[in-house]
Amino acid sequence: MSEKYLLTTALAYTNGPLHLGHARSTYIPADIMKKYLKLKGKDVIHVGGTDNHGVPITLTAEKEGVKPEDIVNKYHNEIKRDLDNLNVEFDSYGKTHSDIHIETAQEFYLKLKENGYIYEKEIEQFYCPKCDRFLADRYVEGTCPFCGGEARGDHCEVCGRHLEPTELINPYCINCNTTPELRKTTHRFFKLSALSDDLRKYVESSDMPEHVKNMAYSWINELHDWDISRDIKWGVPIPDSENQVMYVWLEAPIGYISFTKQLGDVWRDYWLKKDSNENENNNYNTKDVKIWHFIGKDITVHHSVFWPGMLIANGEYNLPSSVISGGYLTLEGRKMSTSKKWVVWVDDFVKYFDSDYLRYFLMVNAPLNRDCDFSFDEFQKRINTELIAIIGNFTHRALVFSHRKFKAIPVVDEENLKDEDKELINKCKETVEKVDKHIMEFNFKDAIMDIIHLAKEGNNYFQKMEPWTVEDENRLKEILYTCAVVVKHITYLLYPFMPNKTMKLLDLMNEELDLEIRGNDLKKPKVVFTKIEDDQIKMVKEKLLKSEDANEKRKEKNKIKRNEKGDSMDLISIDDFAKIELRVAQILEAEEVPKSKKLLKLIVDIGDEKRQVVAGIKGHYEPAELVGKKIVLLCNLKPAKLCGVESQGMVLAAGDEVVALLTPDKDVPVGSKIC
Ligand code: B3M
Ligand code: ZN
Repeated sequence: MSEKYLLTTALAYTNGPLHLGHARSTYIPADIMKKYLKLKGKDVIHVGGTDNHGVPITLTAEKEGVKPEDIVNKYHNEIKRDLDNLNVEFDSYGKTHSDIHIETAQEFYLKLKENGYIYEKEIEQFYCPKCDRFLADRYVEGTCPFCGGEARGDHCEVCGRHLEPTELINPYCINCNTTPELRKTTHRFFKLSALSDDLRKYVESSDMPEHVKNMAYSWINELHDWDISRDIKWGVPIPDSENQVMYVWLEAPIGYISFTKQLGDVWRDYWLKKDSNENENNNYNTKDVKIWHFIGKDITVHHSVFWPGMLIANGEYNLPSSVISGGYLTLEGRKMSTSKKWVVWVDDFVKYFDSDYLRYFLMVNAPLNRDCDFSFDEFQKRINTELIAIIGNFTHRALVFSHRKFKAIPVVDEENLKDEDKELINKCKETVEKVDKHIMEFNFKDAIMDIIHLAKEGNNYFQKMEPWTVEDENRLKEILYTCAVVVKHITYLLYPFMPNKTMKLLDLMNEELDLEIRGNDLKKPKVVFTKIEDDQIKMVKEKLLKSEDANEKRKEKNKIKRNEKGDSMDLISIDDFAKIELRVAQILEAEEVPKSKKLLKLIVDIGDEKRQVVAGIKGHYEPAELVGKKIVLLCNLKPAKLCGVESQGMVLAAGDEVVALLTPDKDVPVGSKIC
């Protein structure tokens, strides 16, 4: 049976359109692979769609006063429009908010249950008595226990730490400001921790790149069971529970299966295990179907560990052969941020440039698994000096010359060619092999560089042969035939990267997408690869990068104004500072707060009394090494409970990945005031 390939791309959340980062990490690489495999005559399909559940979508809907369905439909269409504009083709494209998906996900869940991988446990969750509902993480906000900043239930934007909603100080419901209460609820858990050994064997036998395997192993060493219930309405209902839906990460990847089902019965050939004993034999790597998940690197664990874990537990399906994770894209050297509007949307970009230029640049600028920067100047430079000056120049010259002399591509007998012609034709063949190897290893950058190199050889040959001086018609035909062979190879190999431009070239040549030369009449050559002018780049930069600049400028202006008026929001007066009581304290006892990943309970001496405080430094300090240490304590902070433990003050610490306690740098008495 011939090899089959199923390529999938991460299902984009329907809470915004696509930006260049999505295009680079996931969709363009998958489409290049799809087009290339198809060119080679392989059985390949590309399946994708959108991820319609999850809290960000309900939050957006509530903010805009519309139904979640409206948000989902709006962005589903916009995302598909962006993918079409990037020339990313799908064989099946679906939505997770669809009957076929909901049914597939529910069947999948019931099979997990039947196989003994689901159990129930009572837990406590925040509940808003006024809104009369349980609050998902993102529906609770409060003060970060680590830095004192405003934090969301799952994450503090100020210090960047991950949080559990119950760790927040003074939590409140974002809908009505009410303080939520803890209520008991029964959740379903997926026994992920029972799968460590199987997962290790699976990862080892997979074709995942080494760095992905290593990441997967480190996660497998720390697997916890997964709480897969959510007490909300928007999502895939859990079939054996009344009011709960599945955690979005449980059902979303099942979309890869549901959307393949949209193709009809053939879905079975890709997904269903031929031999149901495969797992028992530890043979996770099916040889005749390659399932490749293309994703952004931030969701590698979901695809290399959680999802395969679900598939192993379910037992019916083939497992992914590999996970191809694309690095992040920065914009003009800075992290992209949709909230700060430091982002270029695909829809804006394609108004100014052919999407082929984007596909080319994003693949040639850095290896796929590394981070990559998009800068408009660099974009212009690489397009003009590489693509236009080398590939564009050679293909154009060759076609113009052949058209002028013969109105067609001359066909000659290759046997009679001169050595130098044959040598170049051989280089074409070698390039096909090299490019094949690179593409099959997802090494798109080197594949493009080899095509450029071939075009350079073509240019050198053209220069050396000086066809404009050749009077012998037969020799001229040989030279132009040799050039045409190179042009066809370039066109063929470049097609997966630049489908628009290469199809235009083929149209001018009246040729097909293959490596043959038919000698057809040429159309009047036109410039296919057009240069990007300085004015154009300047104009586009002003249009597409202006929001951030304008924002920054406005902020700067406001700051100056506020300072002038003396009522700056950023500055505090000395009287304000005097309200803060900071003291040198000494740690007397330290222990872990049970069930908390980050908190330690400390008993500290502040000179005239002892205090109990809770600090988010677990993992950064061993409790034993803290005893006796002098630290800085904010003493007049309102007491608050963290994970059920009262904290009477806040320990000052700095840093994020490395966390350091602030300590006096000389020995001063305990209780000394800091001013
Ligand atoms: N929607 C997250 C993301 O778009 C998520 C992917 C789901 S893939 C099954 O990055
Ligand atoms: Zn509320």
